[in-house]
Amino acid sequence: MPLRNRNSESGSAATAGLLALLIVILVAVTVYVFATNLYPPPPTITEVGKAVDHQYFLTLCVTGTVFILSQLGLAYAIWRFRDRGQPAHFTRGNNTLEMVWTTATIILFLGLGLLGRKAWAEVRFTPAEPDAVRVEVTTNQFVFNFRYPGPDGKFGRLDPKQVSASTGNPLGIDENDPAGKDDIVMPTLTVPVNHQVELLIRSQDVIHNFYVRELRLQQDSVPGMVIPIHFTANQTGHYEIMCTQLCGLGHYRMRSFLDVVSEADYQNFLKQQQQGAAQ
Ligand SMILES: [Cu+2]
Repeated sequence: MPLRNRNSESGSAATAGLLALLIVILVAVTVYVFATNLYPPPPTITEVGKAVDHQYFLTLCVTGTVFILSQLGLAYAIWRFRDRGQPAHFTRGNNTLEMVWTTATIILFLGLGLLGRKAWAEVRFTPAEPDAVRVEVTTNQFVFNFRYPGPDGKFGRLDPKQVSASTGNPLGIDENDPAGKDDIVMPTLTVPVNHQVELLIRSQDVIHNFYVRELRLQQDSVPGMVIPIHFTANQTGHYEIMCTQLCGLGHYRMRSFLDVVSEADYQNFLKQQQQGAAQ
């Protein structure tokens, strides 16, 4: 096989230059999208939401800086070390550099985690206020059901054998438990504004998720567990609830709505539902 003349097919700056330029353009477009806030999230309606947004911003600053520096470094290396017909150079790497960027990554990740811990813990690890509105959220393929305890303030016992969506008992409320007689089950969630709400999240089949963007709240529902979270919405409105776990073929249509209403409207809603149940 004849030896090729390396110099005749190397040394083209065009390929390396084009690739480096593409990377620089990619970085510029990405920075533009984030810096101009091209796709802003809907404004939050909770105090905790502000802490979550602040945490997102911090994370974006840190990961954005790393992204910009590493991509520009890559573009530089592609250009600087392009093929000029020189012999390949073997390197075993640089232990000091490896140590530095591994340690820096650990510190950044742990630091961001520790900073975000407060907002996370406030929603999940502190008990709800005693006068919080309690609503049980049950997920199944592919619907949400919301249960209110009714005037007695007690949820009726659940009996899996009595689960029967077609006869109007999707949750399997035990017929023999008097506490369950006044329970209200709704396909959407209605809560009062400026009043703490505690959700007790459960699942009947697979792992689903309860997510409302405006609450900045996202929680998996896990079969066999009741997961409590709480929030206080400070603005009335109609918001979308969605399942963010890929839970099956109908996942794309698994959604519901959250209505945040005034305290008076909330009492009216409860009264109407109770009358409906009594009829
Ligand atoms: Cu789901």
